[in-house]
Amino acid sequence: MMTVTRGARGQMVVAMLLGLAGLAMAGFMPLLTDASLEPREIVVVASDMAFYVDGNAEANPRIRMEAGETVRLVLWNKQPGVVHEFVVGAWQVATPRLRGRERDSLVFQVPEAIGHYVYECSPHSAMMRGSIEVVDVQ
Ligand SMILES: [Cu+2]
Repeated sequence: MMTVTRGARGQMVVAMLLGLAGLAMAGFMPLLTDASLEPREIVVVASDMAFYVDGNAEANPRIRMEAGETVRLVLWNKQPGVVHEFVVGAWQVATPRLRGRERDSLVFQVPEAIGHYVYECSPHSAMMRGSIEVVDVQ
């Protein structure tokens, strides 16, 4: 009898733990949803008259963005004395012009229209110019 009772209690404890786990997961779901709405940060360094993205060595690389995603673009000017900016004319997106060794950022939502868009630094568009590829998240 005692063994059976203990067994029943054990099952109740397991059921309670599963219930708590379920509540915990339900509680975490909004957190996960909020996290997915956090802007994705893209760090663009302006150096040696070119853009470098997220620490990669390729100059003026194609930058991939997802349609509708929110991006925080950080422009970091590592070329003091030369004015740089990051502009996507088609979207009317532009950082402030940075003169010194400084950085600034802007948050924007990528338009839904997939395709390729030019990014550039207006004063140096001959050398500082690349393409943003907007892809469908599906
Ligand atoms: Cu520039």
